[in-house]
Amino acid sequence: MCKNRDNQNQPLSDQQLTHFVNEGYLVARELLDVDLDLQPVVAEYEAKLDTILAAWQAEGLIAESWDELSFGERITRIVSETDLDYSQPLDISLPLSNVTESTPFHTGPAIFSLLRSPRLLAAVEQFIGPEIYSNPVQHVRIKPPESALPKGFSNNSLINHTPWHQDMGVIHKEADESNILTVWLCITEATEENGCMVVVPRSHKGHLALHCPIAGNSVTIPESRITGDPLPVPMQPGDVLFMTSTTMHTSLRNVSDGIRWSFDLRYNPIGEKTGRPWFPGFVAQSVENPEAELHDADDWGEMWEETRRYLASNQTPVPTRWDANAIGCA
Ligand SMILES: O=C(O)CCC(=O)C(=O)O
Ligand SMILES: [Fe+2]
Repeated sequence: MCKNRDNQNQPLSDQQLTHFVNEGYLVARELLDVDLDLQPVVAEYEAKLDTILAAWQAEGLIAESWDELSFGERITRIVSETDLDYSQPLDISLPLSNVTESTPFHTGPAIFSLLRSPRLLAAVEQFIGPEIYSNPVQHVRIKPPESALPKGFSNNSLINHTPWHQDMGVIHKEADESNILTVWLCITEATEENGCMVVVPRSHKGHLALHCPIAGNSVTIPESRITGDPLPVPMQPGDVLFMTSTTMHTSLRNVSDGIRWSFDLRYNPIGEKTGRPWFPGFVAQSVENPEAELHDADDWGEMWEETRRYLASNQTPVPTRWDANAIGCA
């Protein structure tokens, strides 16, 4: 499956790798170090939310900034008491359309360190080899309880549940031959109650399924084309879910009273197409050419800023892969 160098640092067993090949997914328990990999990200996001709420308050958009509440409670207040969008300012990517010079996003040192976590990259290497590119198709999803969302809240999978899809179906065709590995990890525990992931084991072996456009600039695989038995994947902070780009997956609804907070990241071998050519990825690890690695979070942030400047004055090439009128789409 991958070009293994003589590397002693291989956190995943052969049995786990075989499971991934056969089933299309793998949950690696306790792969990350909660204190080293996740806690700094939590602190960074708490500080970022402070800044966002203080700015909204200063602009008169909110009367109070709920300083005494926890991160999750503040997120929940935002959706239940305002129509302000917290998801884009906290996301680690730009949106697919309507980018302006002031579209907010987040690129801090803690999340950059997580993208380059040696614990994570050691495992990623076992799937795709030692030449590792951080694919820019990446998101944070901080999902409040659905009961707090306004009625008729449009589908936005950064905020509410994610419809059935294969990741290959939501990126540009140019990357169909790329070996893109999806890496999903949670900051809060992910349970069946708060909206954990659901995968269809062995669904990766078929072709790319039909996806149909739905409200909110989104697409979904029609229920009738889900080939297999869906399996919920509850996870704890530190666990990592790996998926292929053709593994069918969705997320459950958050019917708990707390937030469900996750990151989904992707990696591919250096040189392969990413599926969003207008977004900036970077070399996370290269054994052949270590000087190519990016080590500075500021450089990473500047790459996204440059992309934003470009997209603000050039039309975003939104992929039009799926047709609502296709046979099989209602
Ligand atoms: O976290 C979610 O709800 C969806 C994540 C996802 O689709 C992915 O990781 O590819
Ligand atoms: Fe996905």
